[in-house]
Amino acid sequence: MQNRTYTADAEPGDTVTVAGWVHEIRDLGGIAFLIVRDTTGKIQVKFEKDDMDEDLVETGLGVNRESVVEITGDVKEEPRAPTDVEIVPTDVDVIAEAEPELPLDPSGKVDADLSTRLDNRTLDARKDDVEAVFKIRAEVLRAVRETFRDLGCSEINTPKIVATGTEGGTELFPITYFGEEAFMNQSPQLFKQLMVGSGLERVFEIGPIFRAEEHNTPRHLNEATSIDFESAFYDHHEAMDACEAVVTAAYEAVAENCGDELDALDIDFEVPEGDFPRLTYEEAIERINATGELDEMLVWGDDLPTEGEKALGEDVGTHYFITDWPSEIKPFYIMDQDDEELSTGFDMMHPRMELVSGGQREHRYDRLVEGFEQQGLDPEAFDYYTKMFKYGMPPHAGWGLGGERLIMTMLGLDNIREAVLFPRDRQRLSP
Ligand code: AMO
Repeated sequence: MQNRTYTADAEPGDTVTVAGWVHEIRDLGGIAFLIVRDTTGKIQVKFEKDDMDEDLVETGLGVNRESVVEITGDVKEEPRAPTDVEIVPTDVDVIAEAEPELPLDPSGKVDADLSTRLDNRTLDARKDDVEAVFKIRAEVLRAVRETFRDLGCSEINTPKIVATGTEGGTELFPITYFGEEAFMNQSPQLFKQLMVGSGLERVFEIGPIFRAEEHNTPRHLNEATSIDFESAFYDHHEAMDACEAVVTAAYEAVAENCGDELDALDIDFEVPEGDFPRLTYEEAIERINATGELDEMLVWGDDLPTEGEKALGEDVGTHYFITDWPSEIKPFYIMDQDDEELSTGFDMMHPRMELVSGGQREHRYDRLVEGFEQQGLDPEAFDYYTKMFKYGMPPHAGWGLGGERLIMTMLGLDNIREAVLFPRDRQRLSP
């Protein structure tokens, strides 16, 4: 739209045309205010009924809330107005009238349940706090891309329709691909590994992953955004350094560039400081056992249950890594240490939950094929992947970070669905 002025840019003395939604109409009798909202904020439009054209007043004050309007007028200083300025209109156009009954209240005065909100996300994301989450999400992705670029990575895009899964068979979504069985990809794992053996060497991808999680939980989605990193000639320690750099940069960018959004969310926001502690798996289970929070003591080889992660997170109190996991509970592509009981796999945790899994990868062909067999997978089905390990595959390491979990924990959201516009879960396939 030509000649449009954002509400935040309207200065006293200007004649402007603003465009946006009718946030509120306050009729005080002889005088009435219409509040127009756009992506930069809100502005008050003043109607002095006796001094103004009757049609103009009727159009301006007869419009339903949330209708789209275009208002032309003079901007005046007005200390009593919420933003210290107001528009005295000369022209009011109703561009798209909203129905009088709305499925939810975008002013936020009346609460709606999450399901109603998700069914009406357009209206929901007119609320300052909801809009703030998605502006912050966009800023996080921008900062993450920039940090990857500083680390010398190339951004890649890999297929989401695949012939085989990598992260456990029960979580696969099967589809039909021209009469053949195929799956929605659970992780770009194998593809990003294939690319560290190419001339690119260091890569990242931000894209969807699909997991047929059986249960609805506040921190699982059936379609999530994975932030994946992989580098040739890196070991797991270097991969952890890169992980820490990316997560810290995301927080720093939000602190620096999202002041208004953080105000709208009204949260305590702290950038994680210093190095993330690196605990071994053994230390982790000892510390969990020592909290006394679990009914049964954890023993070597157990995966960490959700309550265990929570108890440890409260104990540690910051982002941290868990390293030196037992080889037997890490996937086939993770390399063992010299002591083969121990893997190079690691997780990076927020006090509330796991954000990242990663590790150094097995790049030796024979060992890799053995790993498939041990995990009950048919190496033949993965021939497209394993055969590239016969033609010069460098040692390499990497990780995958859950994008929505990063936003959820960063902003203290109760439910992961708050961090994704149109979540996919057991009940939700549209919108
Ligand atoms: P993993 O399966 O641990 O590892 O996934 C990595 C991270 O992705 C996020 N995540 C999810 N977030 C929301 N809903 C889900 N259903 C979901 N599943 C996973 C989590 C998790 O920590 N290939 C390895 C990564 C690697 O080694 O590079 C992998 O996929 O935050």
